[in-house]
Amino acid sequence: MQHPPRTGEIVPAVAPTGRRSHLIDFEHYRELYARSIRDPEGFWAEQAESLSWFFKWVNVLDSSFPEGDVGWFSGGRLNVSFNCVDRHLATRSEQAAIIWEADEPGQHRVITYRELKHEVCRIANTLKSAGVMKGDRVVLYMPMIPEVAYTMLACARIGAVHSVVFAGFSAESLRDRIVDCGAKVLVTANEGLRGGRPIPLKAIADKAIQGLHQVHTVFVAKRTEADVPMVSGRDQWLHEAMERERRVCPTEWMAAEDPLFILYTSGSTGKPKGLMHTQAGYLLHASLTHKYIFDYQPGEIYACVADVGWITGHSYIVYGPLCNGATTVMFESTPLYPDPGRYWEVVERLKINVFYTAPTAIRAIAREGDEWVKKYDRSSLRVLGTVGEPINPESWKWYHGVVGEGRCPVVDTWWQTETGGIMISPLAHITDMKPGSATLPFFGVDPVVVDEQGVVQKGNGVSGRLCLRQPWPGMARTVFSDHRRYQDTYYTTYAGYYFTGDGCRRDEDGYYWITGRVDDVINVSGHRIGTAEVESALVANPLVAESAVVGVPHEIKGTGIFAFVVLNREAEGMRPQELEGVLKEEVRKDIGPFAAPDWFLFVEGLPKTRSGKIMRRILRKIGEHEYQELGNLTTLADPGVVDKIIEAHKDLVARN
Ligand code: 7RM
Repeated sequence: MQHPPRTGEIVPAVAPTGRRSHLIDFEHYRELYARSIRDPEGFWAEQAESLSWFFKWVNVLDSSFPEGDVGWFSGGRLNVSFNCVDRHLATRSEQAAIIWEADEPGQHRVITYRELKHEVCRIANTLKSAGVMKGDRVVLYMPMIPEVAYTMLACARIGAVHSVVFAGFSAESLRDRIVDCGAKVLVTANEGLRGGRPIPLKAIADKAIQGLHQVHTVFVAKRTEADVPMVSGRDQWLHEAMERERRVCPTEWMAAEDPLFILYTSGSTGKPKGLMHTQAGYLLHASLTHKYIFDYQPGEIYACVADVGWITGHSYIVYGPLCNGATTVMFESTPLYPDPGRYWEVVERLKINVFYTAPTAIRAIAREGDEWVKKYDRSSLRVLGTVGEPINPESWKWYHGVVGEGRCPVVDTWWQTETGGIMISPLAHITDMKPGSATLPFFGVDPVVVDEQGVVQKGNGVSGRLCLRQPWPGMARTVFSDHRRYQDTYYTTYAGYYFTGDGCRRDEDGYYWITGRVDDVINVSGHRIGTAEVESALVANPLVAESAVVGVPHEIKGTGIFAFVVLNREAEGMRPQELEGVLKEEVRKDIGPFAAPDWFLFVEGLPKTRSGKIMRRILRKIGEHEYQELGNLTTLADPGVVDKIIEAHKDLVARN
């Protein structure tokens, strides 16, 4: 069926030369969607037949959603590792499960489903031998090597709860997470390798757990030839420990609502929250979205080039694709190594059909010129995807036109660590697209737009804040060890709804345009950072009296970090450049290199309300050079500070 008439720029779901979806058409999507909202339990019960269960569920949904208490498929039992590995062996044991693309171009390794099963089982047994039991937390601080996927699936197999910490985090951040989740076992690697540069993961891990007796065992995967000090009685080479183990390991019969993993994510206040995802609902959401949104067809090569340390890697490198019996590519390198053609060289060599990346990567390579793309054969490509931040229409069109030669739909997928899987996105070859819009909600997703007071904005052609009205299977169930914080963060801002923290517009056609965070979270190159975390790292330095951090548009990163800093006496006589160096280093050490501010401005005071709240809105405008549009300044305790900051900012701009 034809789409109804639409406004704005539209790119048809099916290119003139292109194919249709082998799954459903748009009319069918509409029907299924309507059903999923009208009768969520009926809809999800049918979909849940796609998983392999030891026992079926008793209740599809137990929900007090407005209070933030939700359970799916209770009474049911299954194992995620069985679903992602064992059940495929009868039909695809010799098919590639993972293709590992190493940092050095031209070196990839194929791991079949049979091999995957053996490796997962040996690691599962290794963990058991180290005393890991069902419910225990295991922290993974690992580079993008197959062992990270094996270890995640090994944890799932024995009912342990993994918490993957992105390998770009500092020792302090790693330590905080290990302490918070109470892990006794850590899995790391001697070194990581990215863009030709080694990353000393074991050394960072050693620092993180120094004096922390709770960690009794550290397994070290061997990525490079580097020798690292091993603490006797605590540290073991992973490959040596695995050699002692069987390649068979029974799967634990997990309850649908048992925890599967904890993943830490930044919010607008306080320390990062350990969001907890559970078994069945998460797996169902990850696998169903992977199938429908990417129109994944058996036998295809699928590549999500995110890092496994973020939710995108969990859901769309490991769990979603493997649950669907797909061939999933694991990419260790960067889009610019050894040159800006790397992605397309890999696409040509591995004959990738579905390719999923982030807007920041697209912007970084687009500026290097089309030649880097055109050099390589991209005829295998069928679907392109993006995630992590809003994609500007120019980048969307470049991705669609140059990379995909206008043949491949671009699925702009909006979702969050909290949502577990994709929530708003076109379905490839089914939904007409608009460059820059995430388009329409996935099955079971019921978006509402509210104004600042929480009044629901009905109809189309409205904007405000994005909330969700109905529970969905992949949603995070709690914040580990702090359910109150989970409820307060997501369910109290707008009573009755889950609040996403994002602003959005629903256009005349009912299409969603996500405009970015409306809270104090910033999205730097798709990495989610709380302004409060950066501020607390800065004030930890004795040179700093006070600081306020805001996000400001950045050409490549999407959003860059702008730090306004009030200095202490100790800083007198130091040059700004020197100060910047010291403070950047402080943030690198406290959080990780990716959180280092892009710009600093040293000021005498910050704009505050009479009750002492920093008015970040004003600082954001100044950072964007919008000195005339500062809005209402009448609540400022001292209006004079704003002029001084503007002067200092003009000075800074003039100097650069
Ligand atoms: C998957 C992921 C979540 C935040 C979210 C948004 C932003 C993600 C898009 C997007 C516009 C998109 N999880 N975001 N995808 N904004 N369009 N397609 O990124 O927890 O790390 O970040 O990312 O602000 O709230 S996350």
